[in-house]
Amino acid sequence: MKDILTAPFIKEMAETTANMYRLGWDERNGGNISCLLTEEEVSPYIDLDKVIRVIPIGFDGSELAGKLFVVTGTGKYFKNVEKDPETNLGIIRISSDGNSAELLWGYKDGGRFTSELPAHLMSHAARLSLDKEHRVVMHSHPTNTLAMNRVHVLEERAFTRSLWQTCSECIIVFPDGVGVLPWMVCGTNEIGEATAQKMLEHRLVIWGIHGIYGTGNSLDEAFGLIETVEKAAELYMLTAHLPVINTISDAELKALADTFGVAYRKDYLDI
Ligand code: 2HA
Ligand code: ZN
Repeated sequence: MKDILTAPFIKEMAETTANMYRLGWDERNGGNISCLLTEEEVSPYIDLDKVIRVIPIGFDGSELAGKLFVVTGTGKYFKNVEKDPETNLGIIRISSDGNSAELLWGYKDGGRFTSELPAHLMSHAARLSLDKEHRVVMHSHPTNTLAMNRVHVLEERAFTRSLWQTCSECIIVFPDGVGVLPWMVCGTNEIGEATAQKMLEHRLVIWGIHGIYGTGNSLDEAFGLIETVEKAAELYMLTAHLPVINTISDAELKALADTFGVAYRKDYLDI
């Protein structure tokens, strides 16, 4: 077996969590990431027949039975993943009945997967139903996005428009807009179901006054989506108290989307 600490998927999880920590998005144990892995990717590093522990997941995950994920641990700090991946991450396989997670590697101190596993797994199922290449669900608490949650109406069309208007990149990067959930209790199956419902229309979902979820075919893609929203939210917050003299009009947003050939939410523009 090869040393799993040299596996590209572990190294990339460590790099990504370190980046997110240093950006100030993931204080203490804030944030969590799950990434779908293939047997071909994982089998050079671990014995897929050796289950360390079986951990109930508390909801029906049968849509994802047999699938492998690397998932950040509950209570663990993004700050610490790089120096000790085996304690802060785990590789799990959803059991054939969909009721539990088989731990194949990690959570070395007896830990378990993030408390937000319902939102992660339900979101994976939703995105996979639309895109076979989907792999990543990423949750974070980016500062400016959360600041904007305090002063902007929590409604997805209005919120998306405010982001799109801050800079040209936005409608090109997230033409599907951001879904927005009201404040809800986190860590529950209910917020997981509500998130997955939004994921059928958006790759980004804001949890009101809590944080954001981004998804994608790679860690880079999910990270890049959140990073672009956070940049736009920073621009919004830098100018929210000032008279706004210039904006990108709806006709200009349409011209951008048409030029770059992105399928944007037409109902989010007044055209
Ligand atoms: O894991 O971010 O939403 C800590 C959180 C919970
Ligand atoms: Zn959170």
